[in-house]
Amino acid sequence: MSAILQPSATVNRQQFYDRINGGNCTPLWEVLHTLIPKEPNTPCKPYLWKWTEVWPWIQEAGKLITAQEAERRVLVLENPGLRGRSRITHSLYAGLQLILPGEIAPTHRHSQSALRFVLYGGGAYTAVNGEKVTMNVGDFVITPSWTFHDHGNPSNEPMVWMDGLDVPLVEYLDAQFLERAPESMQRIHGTQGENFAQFGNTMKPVEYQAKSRTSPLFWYPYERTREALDTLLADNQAHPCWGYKLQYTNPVTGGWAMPTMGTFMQMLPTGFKGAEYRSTDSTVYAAVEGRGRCVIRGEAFEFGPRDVFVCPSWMPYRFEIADQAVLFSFSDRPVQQALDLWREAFQ
Ligand code: 1HN
Repeated sequence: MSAILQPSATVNRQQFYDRINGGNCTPLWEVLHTLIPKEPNTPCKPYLWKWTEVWPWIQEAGKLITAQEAERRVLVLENPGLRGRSRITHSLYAGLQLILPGEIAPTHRHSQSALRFVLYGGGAYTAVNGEKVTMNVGDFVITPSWTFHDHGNPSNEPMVWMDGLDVPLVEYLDAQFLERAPESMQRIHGTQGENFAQFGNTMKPVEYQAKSRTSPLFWYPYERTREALDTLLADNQAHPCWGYKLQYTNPVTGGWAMPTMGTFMQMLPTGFKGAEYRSTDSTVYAAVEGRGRCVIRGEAFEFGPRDVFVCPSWMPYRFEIADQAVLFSFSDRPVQQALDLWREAFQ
């Protein structure tokens, strides 16, 4: 028997495909290699959003719609490889939210987990489960899945934060729920700072029993994070790839702050020339301080304060730092690790 197919075989195959197509069947062998590539083949592209470009658009949005009318006045950061799909990476959503002095954003809750990372302004609050948290630049705040939350800005300046949500992940799993509260502002109970007093000091109330994987602490002030990084910088050797890097934790379990999104803060000293790094978790970075460039698969992205950029899954990237930089970042690493999928590589 000859192993070489007759030309008629291609025609026969196509006719076969057409026939089974009518019954919603299709041959695996035509798609196998795109379905299971040798390495990640993400549609996510490296990209950087410059604050100086987006800030005028954010201000313009402030004149076009109120936070109340919009429910959330946000410019979605859409990855150029994923336009029209409201996502910054394949699995994660990010946007820049503006809240003007005197405005409120009404109460709702959803099954998606959210993070806020403050980029501009100070004194606005988010209320989570009836407790107000006042936010300032560099603060990291979480809104756990299915907790009521509303925002307000009693300060006299505009405030902008980056929202990070697991929207695409939850959509993929068809597990979305949303509920709007009857009252636009939550009734506030307890004293301000109660949550931080309970969980923000490496202690917890004796009667506390964890009800979910998400951190019971929802405010991680920049002041503390910055102080920790400063101390590390003074006494320790920088890692060749990531300098000095800490991850935010659930203080009670030691695990991630949220089950679906890993969050980090790192400091990179002036003159730092990092080694190449890659990992399977596409990562969103937001610069807090400093200046430098991130070279992603050979392409340089210059960043300064409040710029946001994306390093896609498995693309090698490295840092070159001109002025001591502090970078916040988040990714789906907890999900990948829980499923034994996460990989990283560096020399
Ligand atoms: C949301 O609830 C907020 O609460 C921000 O501030 C952005 C994007 C998609 C879905 C829900 C917020 C959001 C969001």
